[in-house]
Amino acid sequence: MLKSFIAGYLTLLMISSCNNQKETKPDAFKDVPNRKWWKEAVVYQLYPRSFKDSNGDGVGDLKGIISQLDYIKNLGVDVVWLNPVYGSPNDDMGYDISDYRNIMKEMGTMEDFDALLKGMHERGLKLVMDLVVNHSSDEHEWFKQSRSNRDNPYRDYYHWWPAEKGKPAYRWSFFDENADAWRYDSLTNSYYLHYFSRKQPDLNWENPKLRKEVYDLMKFWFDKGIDGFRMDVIPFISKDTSFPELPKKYNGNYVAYYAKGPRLHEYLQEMNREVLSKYDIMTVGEGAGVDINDALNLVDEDRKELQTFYHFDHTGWGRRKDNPKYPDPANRKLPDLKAAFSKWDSVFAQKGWGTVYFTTHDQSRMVSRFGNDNVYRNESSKMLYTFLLSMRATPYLYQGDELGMTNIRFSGIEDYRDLETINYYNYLKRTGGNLQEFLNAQKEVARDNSRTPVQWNATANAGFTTGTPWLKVNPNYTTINAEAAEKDQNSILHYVRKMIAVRKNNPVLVYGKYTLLDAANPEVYAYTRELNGEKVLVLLSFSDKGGIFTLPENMKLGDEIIGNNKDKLFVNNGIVELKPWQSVIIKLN
Ligand code: ISL
Ligand code: CA
Repeated sequence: MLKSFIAGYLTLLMISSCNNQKETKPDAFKDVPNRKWWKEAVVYQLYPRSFKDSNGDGVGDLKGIISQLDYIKNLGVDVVWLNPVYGSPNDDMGYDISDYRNIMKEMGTMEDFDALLKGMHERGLKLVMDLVVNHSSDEHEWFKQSRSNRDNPYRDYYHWWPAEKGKPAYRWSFFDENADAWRYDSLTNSYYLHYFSRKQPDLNWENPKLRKEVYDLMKFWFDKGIDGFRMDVIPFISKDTSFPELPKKYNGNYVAYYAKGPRLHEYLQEMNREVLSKYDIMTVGEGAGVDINDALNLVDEDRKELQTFYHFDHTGWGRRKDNPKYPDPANRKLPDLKAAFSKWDSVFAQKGWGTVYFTTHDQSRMVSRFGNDNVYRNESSKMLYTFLLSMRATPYLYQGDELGMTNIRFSGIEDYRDLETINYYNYLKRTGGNLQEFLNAQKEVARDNSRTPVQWNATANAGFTTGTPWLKVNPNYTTINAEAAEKDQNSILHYVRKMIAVRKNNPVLVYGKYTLLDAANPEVYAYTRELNGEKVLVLLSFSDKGGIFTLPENMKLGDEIIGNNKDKLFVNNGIVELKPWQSVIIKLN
């Protein structure tokens, strides 16, 4: 036993720790054909309400972002995706837009916006805005007109169902307290459609006038110089306007049904022709309800629709299959997670392009959900970034994850601000559901977990605001904050910068072919990336126990490109023993 241990130790591969990767080599990508800036970009998602407050009203704003542009630039990211900052009564925190060509009062003014865009462009950062055109706010002028009279010229900007035809066939609503997407409006004795909250009526894309309005507002922002749009629930824009009962083939799956409208591709091709093709911009569609069979059609270059979109497959991981509002620890098997990401890699293996992310403003915190936010917060965060930044897809990094921010886990309903949580709570209350079980589940699942203010330093309210924050700051800000991370060379923040630089210096990590290894391994996620004869191995432990990986025959390890562990990688007779949450990228000879 001791003998073999010593022998193993002697064959231990000594791998030098990573070189300074900070400077991007200008010619690293010169042999790569078919390059696109949006394939090579690293995107930082910025939720402005919670980023930085400049005037003490407790709400993050544009001036706050401007004050932190160097922080963003220093991460090494290329693009910022900014969640909605348009005029809005904030029923759904900006996803209910009442004025598409203005800035929300709480966020600042159009002058602030222009200054933000200028400040970003001066630093070589691109700005992607959120386009929310499946629905508007019910406080938008179009809807005010539309609901006022059946003969109003804006009537057909929305979907109406006259009550004399009887009740329309049931449609499920994401956010309505009654879970019903048709809402009766006595003003004209009609029902209107809202897939989301009742304050988010769905726009009627059948109407060419509405489509033109959308294209015009897109041009308005492109002409200002923005660099792209992230398109909110874009697969939902086309509806079967006869509104039949949900067809049996969907087996109750409304989200999949909503994403399969008959004219979706026609609309996107028109949008591309009228607007997108005229600018050098990027587009990313939120792919809710899109399955692997439909996906390529949205982003196949030859079809001229969108460029990329993001899937939701891994967001069901660790959640109950029948109701993803509830966690299910039994559904946290690493092979399933690998299968989801590998499947989506294969969809775009020949054409099209994907994205990869863990947290968004709709998902809970990365390290709390996919890592260990307690003893291994540092290691597991770094491991998860190693994954995001070594996949063949455009990575989206969510604000605060680079600091290792964690779920806040509110205990009472009074702390929540998100309508999804509040309305479902009210729904359960009304229907006699189990409120405590729901509150426990929300500690892991609630969207507000990722929306708490960014933790800048250890002063009051984490330096986010001098006033009262609109959503409570996570009390762990006294230790988890940007200032502390900056001072600690071993911090997640420093690692993220290094890992972004690694991606930028290694085209194989962007464009290389992805091959999953050892699919059934319950603790280690292993894959290779391969481009023009260059090959690297990525090993990721997704476990408190570390993990064992057996090197395939003939695989020869070369230099380590980056690792999250100070110690050398332990390799003994072709067996790699990973420490808890260890990650490493190694060249293959
Ligand atoms: O489809 C889902 C899960 O499969 C939903 O979580 C869906 O992604 C989400 O509800 C849609 O998200 C987007 O549109 C909403 C808004 O509340 C979200 O913040 C936004 O990202 C309505 O505009
Ligand atoms: Ca403010």
